[in-house]
Amino acid sequence: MRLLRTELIAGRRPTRRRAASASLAAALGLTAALFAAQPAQASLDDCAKYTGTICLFEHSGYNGQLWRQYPAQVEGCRSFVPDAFNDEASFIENRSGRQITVYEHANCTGASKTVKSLTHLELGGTSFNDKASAIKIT
Ligand SMILES: [Ca+2]
Repeated sequence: MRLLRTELIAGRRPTRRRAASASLAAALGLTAALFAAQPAQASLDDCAKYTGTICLFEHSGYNGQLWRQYPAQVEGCRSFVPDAFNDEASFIENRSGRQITVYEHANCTGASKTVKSLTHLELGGTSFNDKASAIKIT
């Protein structure tokens, strides 16, 4: 199994804040976040083509930027801050064989939402929309 680099597939409207965060993270060697030269809309296919991944989408229903990793790449409490994906997730697609939990705070504390293996969770319109700051295999 080829491990994925930390990868963000750019959505329609990358923000200046996000681009700056990505540049800083890249400069520090913390992440390999990718931004397409011409931002494309992520879709379910961008998640499904890598079997067994965990996918978080910026917008409801498989839209916007995509954060995607294999469960083996999520060691302990994995913060979204270095990946420029803090407080962004609105939809979670868990195609892995592991249960995951996302947390309100970067150190895996605060409010949380659990997503069982092979299920998805819509966060848009809920109190947890744009709140996830970290993820852990649970
Ligand atoms: Ca969002």
